Amino acid sequence: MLHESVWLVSLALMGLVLAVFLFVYSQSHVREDDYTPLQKRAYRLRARLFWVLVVTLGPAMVYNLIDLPYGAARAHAAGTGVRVIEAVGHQWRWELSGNEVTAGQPVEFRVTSSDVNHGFGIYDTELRLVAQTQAMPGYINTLRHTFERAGTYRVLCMEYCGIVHHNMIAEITVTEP
Ligand SMILES: [Cu+2]
Repeated sequence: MLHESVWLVSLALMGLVLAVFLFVYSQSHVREDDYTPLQKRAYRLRARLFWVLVVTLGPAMVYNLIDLPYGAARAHAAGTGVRVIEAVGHQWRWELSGNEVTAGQPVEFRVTSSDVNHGFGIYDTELRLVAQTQAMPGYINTLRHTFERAGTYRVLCMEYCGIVHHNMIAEITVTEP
């Protein structure tokens, strides 16, 4: 019974589509109208729209890209006074080659792991994430960050790595310059 009604509905819809096709076909015939003025108007409109997009989206794109960290990272790599800190994740602790930095000084963390994958996440004094990367065995991930404000930051593991995962907390003290 259900099959039959589905079949009938399908048939009706197919008929409708066919009717639309036939209607369009019956209405279509070669017309000799001159579309040049219409085409010109459409092209003018299109050109204007193009410039509207350039003027609005161009600055929007620049505004959006300005905070991308790549340029900063390049300047960072070229610059001097970069503090390098080696960070190794272990089950279940962080090993940092240093944990005191100065505010405003660029820091480069070289992050790896001695066992399994960990997540190296740096949190500020209000526990907001400020920078993060993966800590992976066999790889060194470079994480560049400049601490803007003094305070005690915390490194927490961001990837569940076993039973004492929650205990992977290290502190970084950022002092006034
Ligand atoms: Cu972990």
